[in-house]
Amino acid sequence: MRILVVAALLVAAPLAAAPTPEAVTVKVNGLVCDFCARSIEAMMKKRGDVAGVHVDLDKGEVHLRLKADAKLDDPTLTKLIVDSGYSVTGIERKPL
Ligand SMILES: [Cu+2]
Repeated sequence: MRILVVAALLVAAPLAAAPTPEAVTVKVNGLVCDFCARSIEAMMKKRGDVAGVHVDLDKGEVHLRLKADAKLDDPTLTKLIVDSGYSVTGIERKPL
C-alpha cells in the first residue's frame, strides 16, 4: 500500500510542476499606428518563447501567448517594450 502511494506521488509530481503556457496582456502607452503594431509584432515573433502575438491598437494592448517553458518575466517584457520606445502601464498574466 505504501509503495503504491509513493509511486503515485512520483508520477503526479512532474505533472503538478509542469509549466503551463500563459496568455499575457501588456498595456502599452504610445502604440498609435500600424507601424508601432508591426514593429512590436516583429520583435516578439523573433523570440523563441513567444508562440503568438497580436497588437490591439484601439486598446493599446499587446497580447502574447507564451510557450509553456517561456522565461519571459515582467521586467524582461517591460524592457523589451521600453527599449522599443514605448512605456508599459500594466501586465496581466493568465494560464491558458
Ligand atoms: Cu506608430
